[in-house]
Order: sequence, then structure tokens, then C-alpha cells
Amino acid sequence: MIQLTIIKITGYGPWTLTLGSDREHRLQMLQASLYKEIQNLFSEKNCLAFPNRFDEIFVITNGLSVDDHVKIQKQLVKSFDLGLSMSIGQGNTPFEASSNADKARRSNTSLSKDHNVYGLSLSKDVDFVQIIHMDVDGSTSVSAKKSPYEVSSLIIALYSEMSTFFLQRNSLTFFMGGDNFMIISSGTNKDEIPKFLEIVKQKYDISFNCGIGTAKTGRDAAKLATQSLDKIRELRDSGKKDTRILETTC
Ligand SMILES: Nc1nc2c(ncn2[C@@H]2O[C@H](COP(=O)(O)OP(=O)(O)OP(=O)(O)O)[C@@H](O)[C@H]2O)c(=O)[nH]1
Ligand SMILES: [Mg+2]
Repeated sequence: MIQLTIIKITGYGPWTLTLGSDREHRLQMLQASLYKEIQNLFSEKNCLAFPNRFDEIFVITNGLSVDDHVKIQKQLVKSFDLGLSMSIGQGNTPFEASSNADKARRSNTSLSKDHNVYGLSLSKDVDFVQIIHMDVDGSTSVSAKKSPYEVSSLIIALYSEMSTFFLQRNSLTFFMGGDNFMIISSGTNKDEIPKFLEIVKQKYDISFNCGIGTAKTGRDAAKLATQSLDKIRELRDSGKKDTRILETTC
């Protein structure tokens, strides 16, 4: 099972209006610092946060109790004027965990009323995360032939393709910057990756390298996924072997 926490700014829409119309620069700074602080506090606990929409952040929180969430919530309250809700969900797949988190918040099922933490009672049987770190092979040479915004447009198209393909397999895709994507995977779709690689090769003439990491916590799984990806590059650059998909398990 995997545990995800969805963090959302509460009452954000009405609050933004109180700032008047010259507000966009302030909202951008607020969103960037909120993401930074959330990544900072959760990564200290071996969790990993994913930039979803800027007012909503997903975190893999395997091993984190309600109390741990409350402690982080108290820290965040000190730094930001805005309220945040935290909805915790567990499930056999990342999609199921995220749906359970969302259901708990919508039905007002609280784990800590005072601190805006929602969720059903938490099972301790949470010990599995699989992350796929996808990275465009040779994006520097792809970029050299296009203008910067054409590169962005291609990355958005690839993101959309990846998100749709993996959501159908109960997995959640996030764009991490540059030519990097991370998929919180359901652990059953490794055999599906070659199918995805074939689609993007055919449609966009793009090749991806896929490092897979499996561990108990989000940070460890991401570390192993990136380690697998670096190993693929190493094998490629040494001319030993052309591998596209590699898995490391702790
Ligand atoms: N989020 C994230 N971004 C990275 C990481 N490594 C590199 N980047 C970003 O990705 C961009 C592209 O770098 P690379 O993927 O190394 O370049 P490349 O030409 O595609 O080279 P190969 O991937 O080795 O084929 C960099 O400019 C960074 O912005 C990473 O581990 N995580
Ligand atoms: Mg690359």
C-alpha cells in the first residue's frame, strides 16, 4: 500500500481577490515559497512532494502519522497567512490513494479538526512506493533544432501523453523540470512502459530513458529511480549496452 497526502490552499480564490488586480507577482512568489517549504519539511521525513497545480501539492507520505502531519501543519501556519488542508489517503495504487484522500476531505472526515487534517483511520501496512523517473534521451540535441518555446510546447505534449497513458494504469505523472518526469507507479505496469515508449517514438520521434526505483518511502524510491536512470546513461556512454528501462530495488 501507498500513502499520499494532498495539500491544498483553503479559501484561496476569495483571498486572491482581496489583493486587487495587481496581484499576479505576489501569488507567484507565494506559491513558489509554499512549495519550497512543503518540500523542505516533508523531505526531512523521507517524503517527497510533487508540484501538481501550484495551489495543490501531492506528497508521498509513507510512514508519516497524523501527528507528524500536525507538526508540519503547525510549522506552515507560522510561515504563511493562508490556511492549508492536508488530506491523507491510502490505497493499493497511487490513484486509489489520491481518490481516498480527496473523498475524506469532501466528506469532512477529519483526523485532526483543529489542524485541518483529513483522512480515514490510517493503516500501518504502508510499505511500497514505485517511482519511474523518465528523461528524454538527448534532449539537448532535440532542443538545439527548436526555439525555447517550441521545446516547451513539445514537453507539454509529452506530459499530456504520459499523464493520460499512466492514469489509465492507476499511476500519477508529474513534470519535474527540464526534460524530467516522475511517475508514482502502481507497481504493476512495468510491462506497459515499452508500449508507451513505442507510442512517443512513433508520434514525436522522441526516446525516453526510464529509471525505476522501488522502496518503502518516497525519497528512497526517487533516489533509486534516479540511480537507475544514471546507470542507463553510464551504460549508453560506455558503449556497452543500449538499455532504455532499468530497475533498482532496495
Ligand atoms: N528535475 C530534474 N531535472 C534534471 C535532472 N537532471 C537534469 N535535469 C534537467 O534536465 C535538463 C536536461 O538534462 P539532460 O537530460 O542531462 O540532457 P540530455 O541532453 O537529455 O542528456 P541525456 O538525458 O543524458 O540524454 C537539464 O538542463 C536540467 O534542467 C534531475 O535529476 N531532475
Ligand atoms: Mg535527458
